[in-house]
Amino acid sequence: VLWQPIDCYSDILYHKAAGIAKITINRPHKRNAFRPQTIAEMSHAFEDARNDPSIGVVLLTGAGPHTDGKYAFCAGGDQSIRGEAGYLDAQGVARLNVLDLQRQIRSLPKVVIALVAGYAIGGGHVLHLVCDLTIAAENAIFGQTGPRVGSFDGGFGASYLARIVGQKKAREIWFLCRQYTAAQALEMGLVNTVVPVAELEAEGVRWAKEILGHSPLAIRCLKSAFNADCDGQAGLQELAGNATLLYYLSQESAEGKQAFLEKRPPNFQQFPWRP
Ligand code: 2NE
Repeated sequence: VLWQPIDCYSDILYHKAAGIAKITINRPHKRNAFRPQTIAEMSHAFEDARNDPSIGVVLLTGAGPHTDGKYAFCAGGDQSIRGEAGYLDAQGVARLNVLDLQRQIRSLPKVVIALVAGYAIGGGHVLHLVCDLTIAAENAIFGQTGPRVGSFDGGFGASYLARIVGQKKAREIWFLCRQYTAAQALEMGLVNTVVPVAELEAEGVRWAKEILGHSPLAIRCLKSAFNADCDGQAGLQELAGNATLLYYLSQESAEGKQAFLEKRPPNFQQFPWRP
């Protein structure tokens, strides 16, 4: 695909091509660890992808390899700017805005695919976790470090991880802070497939194109249905929001609005009470 660069960011790259948006975390000297600015830029790009009706799939990846030859998807929060109450932005305000980004990715009504080469560690691991699908390169390495570096993610990072790999494995991942290979990640259902690193983006584009050939509304409703199972009232709100969207698209719903605007009683008798 021929990627078109979109906007000018400092910490990320943002491209679009043929129904696909690509967000690349671009701090390879830090193994793509994020600071509040990185998250704000990612959030901005995701919002753009959401609002662009030509986009159906977003690829999330990390720039690399770095000059030392190593790859990273994301190594989590940038520990060098960690303050007392979170990660410090340019104004010195401590933030954990990655948590907002996690929810944004989950509730994005489009498919988000993580393309992981090298390290997906700590908060970076949780980022791939909340994506709908993960394609890993053979050199991908997964793990949580929180209890070793004085942090933890007890939200999606714990409970959603346990939904994916099971309670025992999730507790092992967090309590022992080990690193896992792409093959091990595939074995535990943490990723969808593993490909050679040179094939990673092309495979992501192949998966995206396959998805783009399918019904946008069906995919949208399925994503919110999968979320509803885990996300409580917020998940139900998403699913129900899609029901409202579909209802608005019906003649039956339009009749209610039209009757109000024409100051007449609505004629709902023309519509069946379906079995
Ligand atoms: C990722 C890993 C295992 C890579 O190891 P290696 O040996 O390949 O690279 P190295 O030398 O450690 O890192 C290369 C450069 O990147 C920086 C390093 O400091 C180093 O910089 P220089 O010495 O060359 O100047 N770097 C890497 N990760 C960084 C980070 N997260 N923050 C700042 N600088 C980083 C290895 O680097 C590693 O273990 N990194 C730390 C992973 C980690 O603990 N992340 C934070 C978890 S907590 C979190 O993300 C979080 C949360 O738990 C809850 C809410 C929000 C965030």
